[in-house]
Amino acid sequence: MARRSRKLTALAGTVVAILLIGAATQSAAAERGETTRTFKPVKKKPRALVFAPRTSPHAVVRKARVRLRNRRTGVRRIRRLGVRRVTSAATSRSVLKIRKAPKANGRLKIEVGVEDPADATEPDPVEPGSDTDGTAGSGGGGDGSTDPGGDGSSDEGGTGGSGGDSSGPSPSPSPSPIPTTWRRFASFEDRLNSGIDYGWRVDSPFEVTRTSEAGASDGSHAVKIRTAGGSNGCSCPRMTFDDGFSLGPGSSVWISGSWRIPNPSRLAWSRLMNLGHFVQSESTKNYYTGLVVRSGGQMSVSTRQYNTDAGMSTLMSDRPIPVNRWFRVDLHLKLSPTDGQALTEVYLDGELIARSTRRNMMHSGPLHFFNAGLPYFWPESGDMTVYFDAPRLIT
Ligand SMILES: [Ca+2]
Repeated sequence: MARRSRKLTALAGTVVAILLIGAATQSAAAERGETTRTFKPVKKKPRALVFAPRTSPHAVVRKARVRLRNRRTGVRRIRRLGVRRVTSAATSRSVLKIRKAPKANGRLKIEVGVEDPADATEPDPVEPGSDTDGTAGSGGGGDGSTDPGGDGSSDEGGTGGSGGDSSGPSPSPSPSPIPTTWRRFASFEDRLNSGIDYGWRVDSPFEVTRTSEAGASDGSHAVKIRTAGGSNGCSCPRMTFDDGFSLGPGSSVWISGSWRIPNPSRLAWSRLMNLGHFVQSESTKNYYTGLVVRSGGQMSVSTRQYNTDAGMSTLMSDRPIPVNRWFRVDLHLKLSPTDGQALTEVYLDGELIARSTRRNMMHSGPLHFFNAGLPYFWPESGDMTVYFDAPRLIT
């Protein structure tokens, strides 16, 4: 029912994202409720069309069909596809091959719904001071930091003799150079959404605007994220890079972002940027790796399931978030779910501040999207302004 009006709603959406692969169109409304997304073939063969359906991390495929039209005869035909097959292609970032008559062209249409993203994807906030779950797999005692010295000036020592730390062999002694070119980049100089996928996710009561009032990390404009408290929906004012990349064990990736946080001591139990693996709602396989805030005013880097600390791997322990000035964090990951075989390097304003060989994947399931801004904001943090600029990624 209301299929037509759903389509119209999708068309009326204010933001249309063009995915690099699949050339999908999607309205901002796709983040909520159901909508239909249309994909052009990424490859046309005489007797087949190849599609690369991509869905946002929270989307669930409800229905899928290919509309074929024979150019010679004008005959139109609709072919239904199995939901499972399309879901599998979308989540594993693989392609769908659809057989057809030699002269036929076609479009793939999928109806997607959202499985309560707020509940499904965000961590249960943990009361400050409590140690949660008790099943955390990171090193003995404390928070399993790679930075036993506490002030984190360098984590070289973290792989040597920090008792109980099973980080494995020492990583290469010289830091990896920070990339000078990036595959994805946004700077918000002329528009809020240019250069990013899906636009910004902004649930009430968040406000996301473009401003020059606080300067910028790159150029003159940045994003201003304002909240008068958390959201009842998705507490997640964030942008996304999600153009079909899929990063499994052995992959190397850099992610980067810049923030200016006037009052970081009031920001806790939130995330600043992360790569994510999200296969389905409520799945214990969903996890992220990224820059997070746990204790008020402190930032750390970890790999963690969305909903629990169980099995969490801490890659950089708490260190103070710079107060009311622009700072940039570059995160370099050579991915592995095995301690000793991974490499994580954290740079603050171009300087290496932490390094770890602990596992930076929860399992071998790939990381396939990037969120930044405030991918999760703990509602109890209350009134908050965070400025954000220059998300970057290279794989
Ligand atoms: Ca900028």
